[in-house]
Amino acid sequence: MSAEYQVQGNLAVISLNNPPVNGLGHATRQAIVQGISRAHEDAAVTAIIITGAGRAFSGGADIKEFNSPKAFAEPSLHTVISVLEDAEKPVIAAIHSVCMGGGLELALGCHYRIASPGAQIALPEVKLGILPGAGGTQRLPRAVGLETALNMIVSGNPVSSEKLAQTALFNQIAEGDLMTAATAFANQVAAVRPLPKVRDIRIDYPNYEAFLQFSRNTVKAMSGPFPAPLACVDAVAAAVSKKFDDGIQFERELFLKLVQTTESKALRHAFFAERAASKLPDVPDDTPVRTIKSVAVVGAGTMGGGIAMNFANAGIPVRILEMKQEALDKGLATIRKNYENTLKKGKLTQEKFDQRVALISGTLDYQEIAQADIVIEAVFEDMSVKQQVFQQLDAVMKPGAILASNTSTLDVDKIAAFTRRPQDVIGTHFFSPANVMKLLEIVRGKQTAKDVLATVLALSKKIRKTGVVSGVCDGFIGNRMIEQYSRQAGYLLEEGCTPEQVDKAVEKLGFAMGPFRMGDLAGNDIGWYIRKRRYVEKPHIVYSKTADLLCEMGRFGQKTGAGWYDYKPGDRKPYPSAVVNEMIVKHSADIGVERRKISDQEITERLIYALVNEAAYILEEGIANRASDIDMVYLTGYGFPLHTGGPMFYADTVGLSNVVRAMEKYAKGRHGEAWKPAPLLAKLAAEGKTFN
Ligand code: 3H9
Repeated sequence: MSAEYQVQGNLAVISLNNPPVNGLGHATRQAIVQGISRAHEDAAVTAIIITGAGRAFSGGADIKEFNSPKAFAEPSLHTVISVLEDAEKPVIAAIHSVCMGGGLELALGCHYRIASPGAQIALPEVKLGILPGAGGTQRLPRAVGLETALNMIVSGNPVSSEKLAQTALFNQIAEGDLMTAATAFANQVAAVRPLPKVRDIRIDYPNYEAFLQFSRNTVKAMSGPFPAPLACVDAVAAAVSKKFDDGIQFERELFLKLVQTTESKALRHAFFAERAASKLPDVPDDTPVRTIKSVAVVGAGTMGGGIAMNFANAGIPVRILEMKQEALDKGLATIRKNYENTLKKGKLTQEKFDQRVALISGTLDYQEIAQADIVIEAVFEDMSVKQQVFQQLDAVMKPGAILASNTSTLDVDKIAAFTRRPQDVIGTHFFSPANVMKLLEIVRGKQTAKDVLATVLALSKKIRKTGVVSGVCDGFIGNRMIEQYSRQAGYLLEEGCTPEQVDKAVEKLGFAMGPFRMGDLAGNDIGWYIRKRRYVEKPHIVYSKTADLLCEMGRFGQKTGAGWYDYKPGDRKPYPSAVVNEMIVKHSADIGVERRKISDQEITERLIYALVNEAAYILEEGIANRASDIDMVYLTGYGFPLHTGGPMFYADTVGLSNVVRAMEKYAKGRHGEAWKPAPLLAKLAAEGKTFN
């Protein structure tokens, strides 16, 4: 059932019922139109109320339909809204909660609107790379005024109903039971004619052109590669400068263009990818979760401190365990300083500051963390250190506590085997800075219990992370892929590039940071440490020696004031380094490689396709559950440009056969063995299919 029709006394009630959020899919649109017809045919009905069943009035057009003909099949949302607006009996929207996108456009087509306080009102289409395409850009400015509407449409952010109480959007904010208020209101207006229409409201904004030009300039500067925000301004401008019907036509043209853009497809992909990531095929949604009321973190270093802050921010008390008082004091002081900086910037109130700081405490005694519901180990990345910690945790932690490791590469099954409760062990790989980065890679060991997984997935939402589940392998999803990317970056230096050229090439594509700037930020010594392990464990893997030579020079990155780039004290800006560039050129000569000019296209293809090929293995091996999970890892943890939708979506957009063709070309060059297409990639390319 997509909408229910009921007659209550002299009122018809159409209740949208298309879970989870009453998306306005084709069947729902049909049911609304049918409901309006029935109400008109029934002489006893004097007014019609439209409301939403469940958790939303409506979350808008059904985004899942966007790639199908159903999206525009009649009755289209436009038609539905016209039917409502032209109805001969008054139509009242009763809005109890989420009213977004097409849902708000539908409400704007009604003659009257009543909302509960706290209902979330938004036109969030811009976040999907489109604009409100069913009259929202023309009616909202008429209902709430030009400035408020423009802000809402360009930002896409929700505004609570009571903040809009004084505008023509709402006829009433109902404090008590919404349907009781809507019924009373409907009876009151049943005989009022003519019926008011938002389209008839005049927008009164003297000198609107200057305001819109200012808005255009500001929005242009902020919207990067996305065309939608500027199109939103243009559409809103049409609400003031054109007749209503012309404005609607203009909005429609812009909408149809935007919906076809790669940027919008990428944003829609990311929307569903984020939600899909929290679902595991064999862990049903109703899997019971363990209660998490307290957290312990082992290690007060940069990662441990950042991890602890996430829980304090979510109101959960955290105790940090350290071995030495000095290290503990230093860690706690750093956390305090981080919060103080946020307070100074005005991004945190004094009250929240006090609350958060009070939620974090320290200890040197394992017994004092024994009652925590989950403990997250964030100690040095070395198996023997992990062994000591997990044996201790196994000895002291209460039964049922979740034992998590923040390892970024090590074998979680081995770590689990140090305990007598491998079912309670899981990997929770946070990304640095742990209190900022959205990604949480959740590493599922062979024996990790389903309720442990469900609990950690739910916890990741609570601390506002995007949780993505990975199986156990060296580096999990993210770092296993980045290794291939880094190797290509190293080879590019040997063959003719400078760090700056490589970084600039990918940054031009929209990457937050190129590989060398990223290395300098994260610390080049980390990769050095891992490579030294690999030289012993996996001697067949060939790395460029440039990164080792850099570390031998003591250039670990920003923390040592020098890395691939030079840095000035107190300044994070990278300056190309003559010493490093000399070292690179000399190294090429030492290994007998003749340096050549390398194009930006070659740089970006080699870096991205190296990621994609490794990802195809990861997918095939079942380390990742779906291609879109890999995209989420890269979008939220590695600064991959959002407008491309992530590496897998990007490869799909380029065309997998084109990706394979480029790989075949690079296979003829140095280290050609790295370019053997993964069987899954080769198969999909041959069949003309995509990852997603
Ligand atoms: C539009 O309206 C275009 C028109 O202007 C013009 C047309 C011509 N469609 O986020 P949650 C699903 S464009 C289909 O976890 P929450 C979502 O996938 C639309 N499905 O819940 C998930 O499914 P699952 C403009 C949708 O409570 C489930 O609902 N509207 C839609 O944290 C729960 O989602 C938007 O952009 C949809 N429109 O937040 C609103 N919305 O359980 C986008 C949600 O299978 N949606 N789903 O994974 C949101 O912002 C949030 O989902 C919302 C609920 C605030 C509604």
